[in-house]
Amino acid sequence: MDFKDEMKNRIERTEGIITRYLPGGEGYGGRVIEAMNYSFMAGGKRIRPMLMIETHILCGGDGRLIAPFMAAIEMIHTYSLVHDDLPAMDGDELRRGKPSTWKQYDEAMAVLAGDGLLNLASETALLAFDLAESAFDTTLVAEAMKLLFYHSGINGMIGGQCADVEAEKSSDVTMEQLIYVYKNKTAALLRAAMDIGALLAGVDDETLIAIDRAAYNVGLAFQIRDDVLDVTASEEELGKPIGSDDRNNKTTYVTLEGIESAEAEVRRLSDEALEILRGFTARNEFLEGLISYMIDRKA
Ligand code: GRG
Repeated sequence: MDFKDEMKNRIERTEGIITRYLPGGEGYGGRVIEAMNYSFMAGGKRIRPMLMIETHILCGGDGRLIAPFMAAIEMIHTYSLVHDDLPAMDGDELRRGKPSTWKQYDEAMAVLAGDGLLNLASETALLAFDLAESAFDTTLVAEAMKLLFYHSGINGMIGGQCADVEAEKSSDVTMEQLIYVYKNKTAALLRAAMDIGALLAGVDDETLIAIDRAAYNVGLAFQIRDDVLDVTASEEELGKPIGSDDRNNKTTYVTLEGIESAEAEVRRLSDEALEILRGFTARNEFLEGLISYMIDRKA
């Protein structure tokens, strides 16, 4: 089976796990539940839950605690996109080739759907405590909760988004500022995904540090690749308008260093990440393929 078919299978399998945690419900609060489901089911690549489970497998985990965290991280990722598309942020009308949540519903409902997904992420991750079979398991779940909410909060994704919004007002963004944005806005959640996968497998500190280093590189490379795609991809491929960085006068790795240098940095970071992962006694070829796909992706 080639990688594309394998990826399709894995996405289906991942969706089978994470959609179990989606909310149902009608009545006066039903519309926000509909908007949450709409955004969650709009066709994402499910990269974060897949990175989590595949890292877990690489580290010898048996999967007993991981399902709620796979769903929770995708909920956090989805809420960040719903809010990022709002007129108060990027004002994007398309996401994954479909109307973004605020276009499909309205702004108030998109704010609430994002809030609802973030809240549901914590409720869902907490369900992992019910799966714990020992005091050790309970500690692992508590540590995984810390990682998830640290990396998605003010010292991670939200902090990075804040720096990004501030940087948009400035015409002299430095490379240091830009790396801060990428490290937090994008890489932090990918680090949470891979670190939680490793942690729940019960790895030692040294292994966790190695996984985190690889995840950081993957995160940075993924974002720089996103900058390149904004210039080189077509709207059809990307499922959203291209050239938005240029239109918004946004400083990106490409505007600071040029396309060739951006592509070389993507390659350097991803090679280093793959080298770390290949240094493990076990191998997970699908994880390596997934990382290469993320870095070489056309959308
Ligand atoms: C609103 C708190 C808050 C944060 C927003 C994630 C984010 C921060 C903004 C989204 C814009 C953006 C370009 C982020 C960089 C990371 C990235 C390329 C996200 C898209 O992730 P994919 O490709 O998305 O995994 P799919 O659609 O496959 O789920």
